[in-house]
Amino acid sequence: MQLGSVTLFFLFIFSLLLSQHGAEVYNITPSHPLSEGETLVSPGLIFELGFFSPNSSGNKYVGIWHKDIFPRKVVWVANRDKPIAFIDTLASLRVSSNGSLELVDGKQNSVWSTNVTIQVSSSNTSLVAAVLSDDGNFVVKDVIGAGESIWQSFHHPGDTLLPNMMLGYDIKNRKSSFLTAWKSERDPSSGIYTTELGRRTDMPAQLIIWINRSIPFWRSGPWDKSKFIGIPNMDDRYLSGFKLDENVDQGTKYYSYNLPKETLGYLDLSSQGKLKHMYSENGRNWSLKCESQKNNRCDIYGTCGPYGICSISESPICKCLKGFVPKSHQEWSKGDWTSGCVRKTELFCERQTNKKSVPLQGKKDDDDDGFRKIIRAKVPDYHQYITSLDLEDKFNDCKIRCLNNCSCLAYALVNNIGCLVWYKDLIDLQKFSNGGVEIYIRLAHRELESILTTRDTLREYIGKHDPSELLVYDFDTILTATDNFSITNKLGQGGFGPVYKGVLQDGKEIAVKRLSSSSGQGIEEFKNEMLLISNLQHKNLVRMMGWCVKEDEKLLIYEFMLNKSLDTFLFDTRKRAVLDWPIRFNIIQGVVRGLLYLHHDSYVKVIHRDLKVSNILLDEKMNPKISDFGLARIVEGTQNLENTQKVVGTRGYMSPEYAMGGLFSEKSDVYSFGVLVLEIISSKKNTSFSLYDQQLGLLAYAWNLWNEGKGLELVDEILGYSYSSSEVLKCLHIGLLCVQDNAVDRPIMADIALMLSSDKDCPRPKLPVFTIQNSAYHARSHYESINSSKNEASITMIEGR
Ligand SMILES: *[C@@H]1O[C@H](CO)[C@@H](O)[C@H](O)[C@H]1NC(C)=O
Ligand SMILES: *[C@@H]1O[C@H](CO)[C@@H](O)[C@H](O)[C@H]1NC(C)=O
Ligand SMILES: *[C@@H]1O[C@H](CO)[C@@H](O)[C@H](O)[C@H]1NC(C)=O
Ligand SMILES: *[C@@H]1O[C@H](CO)[C@@H](O)[C@H](O)[C@H]1NC(C)=O
Ligand SMILES: *[C@@H]1O[C@H](CO)[C@@H](O)[C@H](O)[C@H]1NC(C)=O
Ligand SMILES: *[C@@H]1O[C@H](CO)[C@@H](O)[C@H](O)[C@H]1NC(C)=O
Ligand SMILES: *[C@@H]1O[C@H](CO)[C@@H](O)[C@H](O)[C@H]1NC(C)=O
Ligand SMILES: *[C@@H]1O[C@H](CO)[C@@H](O)[C@H](O)[C@H]1NC(C)=O
Ligand SMILES: *[C@@H]1O[C@H](CO)[C@@H](O)[C@H](O)[C@H]1NC(C)=O
Ligand SMILES: CC(=O)N[C@H]1CO[C@H](CO)[C@@H](O)[C@@H]1O
Ligand SMILES: CC(=O)N[C@H]1CO[C@H](CO)[C@@H](O)[C@@H]1O
Repeated sequence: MQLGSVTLFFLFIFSLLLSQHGAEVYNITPSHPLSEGETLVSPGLIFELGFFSPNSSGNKYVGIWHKDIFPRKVVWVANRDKPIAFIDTLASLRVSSNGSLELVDGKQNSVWSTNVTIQVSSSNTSLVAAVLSDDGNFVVKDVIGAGESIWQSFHHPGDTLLPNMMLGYDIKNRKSSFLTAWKSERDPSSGIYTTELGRRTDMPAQLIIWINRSIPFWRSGPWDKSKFIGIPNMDDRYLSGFKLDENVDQGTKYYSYNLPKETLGYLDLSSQGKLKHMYSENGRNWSLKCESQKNNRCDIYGTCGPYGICSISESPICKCLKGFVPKSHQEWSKGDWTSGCVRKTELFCERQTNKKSVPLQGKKDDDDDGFRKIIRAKVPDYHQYITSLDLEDKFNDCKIRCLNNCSCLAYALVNNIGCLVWYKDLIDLQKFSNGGVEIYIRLAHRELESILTTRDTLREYIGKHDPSELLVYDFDTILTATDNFSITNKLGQGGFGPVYKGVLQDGKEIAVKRLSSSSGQGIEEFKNEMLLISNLQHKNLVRMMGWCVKEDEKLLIYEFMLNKSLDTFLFDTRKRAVLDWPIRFNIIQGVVRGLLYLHHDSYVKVIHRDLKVSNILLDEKMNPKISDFGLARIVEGTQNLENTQKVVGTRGYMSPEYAMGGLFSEKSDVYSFGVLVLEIISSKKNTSFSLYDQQLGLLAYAWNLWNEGKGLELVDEILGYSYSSSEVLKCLHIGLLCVQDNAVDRPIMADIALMLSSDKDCPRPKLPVFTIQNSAYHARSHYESINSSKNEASITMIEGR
C-alpha cells in the first residue's frame, strides 16, 4: 500500500474563496440561497458543501468534501461538466418552493439544475429546503410535508462511493448508479473511466472498470459474499462492511459498504482508472486501505488474449495455457498478445459432434477429454454459476456437469460461491503469486500428459516422451571441443563434478559438466533424468543443450555463460565493484524467479539442494541463471546406503535440518537462498573451518545489525552510498526470514516473490541460532538419514501438479 503516492494524488489545493472564514449555514431555503461567501455544513459538522476551484483551473464548481480532513477530497460535484468562470463571484445555489435546485451564474443564467419538482398549491403550505446530512448526502426535501426527499445527491454519484451509497442497478426501472472518474486530478469533468457492477444477472456479481463505457479495463472477479476473488490481497476482514444486496424478483443488485462508527472513508475511482479505498480514523487525514490494482500490466483486461494467462513474475508475462498455441506467432513474438491462443488438439467431444451421430461406443477412456488444473488463478471473465445437485461431492459434481457439456470449457469450485463454469472463450486469466483459486481447464486427452499428479503419471510422462528429443552428443566431439578435458579448459569444480569450457566445430561455446558419480544408475534411468531436467526451462535457469554417455562417463552439455559465476565477482576485491546495487538487486530478483519456477511453477517440483553463489551463473548482460538444478537427484540415485549420510549441499548454505538430519524440502532451498542474499548484499563469505560457525558468523552479524536498526551497515562498502536503502533493507529482511532455524518460520518462494514486489509488511525474523548438540547429532543423523534420504529423495523432490 503506497501511502506516499496517495497523499500526492490528493495534492490539489483548493481556493475555497472566502469560505475559510465565511458563514456556515445548515440549510438552503427559497429565501436564502447559498452564495460564494458561505458553505452548507452537516449537523455534526462532518461534511461541507460550497464553491471550490481546483488549483489554477480557472473554473469554479459546487462540491462536497469532508469538513476537517486534509488534503481535501471532493466527494461529489454538482456541475462537474458545466463549470462557472473563476472570476464570477456572484453565482449562487438556490432552491425554489416547487422543489427545484438550481445553480445560477452571476447573470442569473441557469448553469445546472436538478430538474425535479413537486406540485405546489396555495391550499397547503410547503417549505422546501436543501440540507447536507452527516453521511454526505445532499438532500432537497419538503420539511413541512412528509419529509420525503425530492432529490438527493446519493442517487447521482460522481467518482466517489461514500458509506450508505449504492452502486448497482434496478433493471425494471432502468436505473443504474455507477462512478465516473474525473478527467484529471484537477479537472472534475467526466473522464473516460467508469465503474459499475456487472450487469449480467446469470452470474455472481463483479465490479468492472470501463473505458468509454464500452471497453473493459479491469474486473474484480466474482464476489464470494465477503470479497472479490480476483483481488488477491483484498482482505475480507478489512472490508467486513462491504455487502451486496440482490433481489432477483425485483431485478435489483446493489453494492454498498459501511464503516465502524467514528471511522470515515470512501471508495473512489481515480482519473487513472483505479479504485481506492481510503479511510480516516483520526478524522484529520486520509490513509489508503486497499486498491483494486497495482500498476501491473496483467491487471489490464485481456492483456494476454483468449486462452492466454498472465503472470507478472514471469517474462514474458503472457503465456498460452498448456495445450494451446499462439494464434499469431508473429504478433505474439512482438509482444502483442491480445489475439491470444488456440487449441492444439481438438476436444474429443468436438470431434464427436463434428462427425455427427457417430456412436460413442467403442471409445477408449484414453480418448476422453480431461481437465488441467491451474492454481492461484484469477478466474477468467464470463463465469456462470450452476447449482450443484450432489451436495455430498460438490467437486465431482461440478466436474462432471462441465464434462458432460461440450461447450463447457472450464470449471472451478469456489468457497462461498459454488460451482462456476465457463462457456465462452477464456479471457482475462491471471496467475497470482499468492491468493487466487484453482480452476480446471478442459483439454483433449493428448494434451493432458503434462499433468502429473502422482509419481506414476510422471513415469507415464517419461514413457511417452522420447529421450532422443534431447540432443545426444558424440563423446569424441566433446573430447575435441574440450581439448581432451584439458586443465586449461576447466572452468571450475562443481558439487557434481568438474566443468569444462568447450568450443564445438561450428564455433559455438558450451559448458560440459563431467559427472563424478561412478554409476550405479542405469542408462535408461539417466536418460529419464536428463529428459526431466531438460524440460525445466526458464530464463533464470541455465539451459541444458544435451548429454553424452560413454561407458562410465556421463556428460551434460549446457549453454556457456560469458560472465561465469557470481562468486568470481562477488568475492573478488576488485571485480566486485562491477556489481552495483541495481545489478545485485536484479540478480536477487532473477534467482527468486528461477526458484519460484522450480518450486512452484514447473511441471514437477524440483528442490535444488545446492544453491550457492558459485551456482549462480551470469549471462552477458549480468542476468542470473541458476545452474546444477535437478542434479541432486542423479547423484542421490547412484548412492548406496552407506553413503547417504554424505548429504549433497555445500557447507554454509545448508539449513539446520538438512545438515543435521539430511531432511530436505523446498524450505532448505529457501534457507540457502537467504544465505545467498546476505552474501550478495555484503560481499562477505565469512569462511571458517568450523562447519557451523561459518555461516552463523554472517547470519548472526546481519541479524544483529538489522535488530539494532543498522541494517545498511551490512552493505558492501565498495557501493558507497549509491544504493536504494529501501531495496537493501527489504532484501536483508527477506534474507533473515529465510535463514530462520525453524523451517516452518521460513517463507516459501511465492511469499518471497510477493514481498519483493509489494510494500506489504513482512513478519519479524527470529535470531538464527543453529545450535547443535554434538553427540546427539551424530547418533541421530546417521540413523535418520538412511531412512530420510531414501524416502525423501523419491518423494519430496518430485511432486506432481
Ligand atoms: C497550485 O497553484 C499554486 C499557485 O498557482 C502553485 O504554486 C502550486 O504549485 C499549484 N499546485 C499544484 C499541485 O499544481
Ligand atoms: C420552479 O420554480 C423556479 C423558480 O421559481 C422556476 O424557474 C421553474 O420554472 C419552476 N419549475 C417548474 C417545473 O415549475
Ligand atoms: C436538466 O435538464 C436540462 C435540460 O433538459 C439538462 O441539460 C440537464 O442536464 C438536466 N440536469 C440534470 C442534473 O439532470
Ligand atoms: C400539497 O399539495 C400537493 C398537490 O396537491 C400534494 O401532492 C402534497 O402532498 C400536499 N402537501 C401536503 C403537505 O399536504
Ligand atoms: C475514449 O473516448 C475518447 C473520446 O471519444 C477517445 O479520444 C479515446 O480514444 C477513447 N479511448 C479508447 C481507448 O477508445
Ligand atoms: C495522519 O495523521 C496521523 C496523526 O496525526 C499521523 O501519524 C499519520 O502519519 C498521518 N498519515 C498520513 C498519511 O499523513
Ligand atoms: C451446454 O451449455 C450451454 C450453455 O449453458 C447450453 O446452451 C447447452 O444447451 C448445453 N448443452 C447441453 C447438451 O446440455
Ligand atoms: C586427445 O587424445 C587423443 C587420444 O588420446 C589424441 O589422439 C589427441 O591428439 C588428443 N587431442 C589433443 C588436442 O590433445
Ligand atoms: C526406518 O524407519 C522405520 C519406521 O520409521 C524404522 O522402523 C526403521 O528401523 C528405520 N530404518 C532404519 C534403517 O533405521
Ligand atoms: C561485468 C562484466 O564483466 N561484464 C561482461 C560480461 O560479458 C560480456 C560479454 O563478454 C562483456 O561485454 C561484459 O563486459
Ligand atoms: C571465521 C570468521 O571469519 N568469522 C567471522 C564471521 O563474521 C563475524 C561477523 O563479521 C565475525 O565476528 C567472525 O569472526
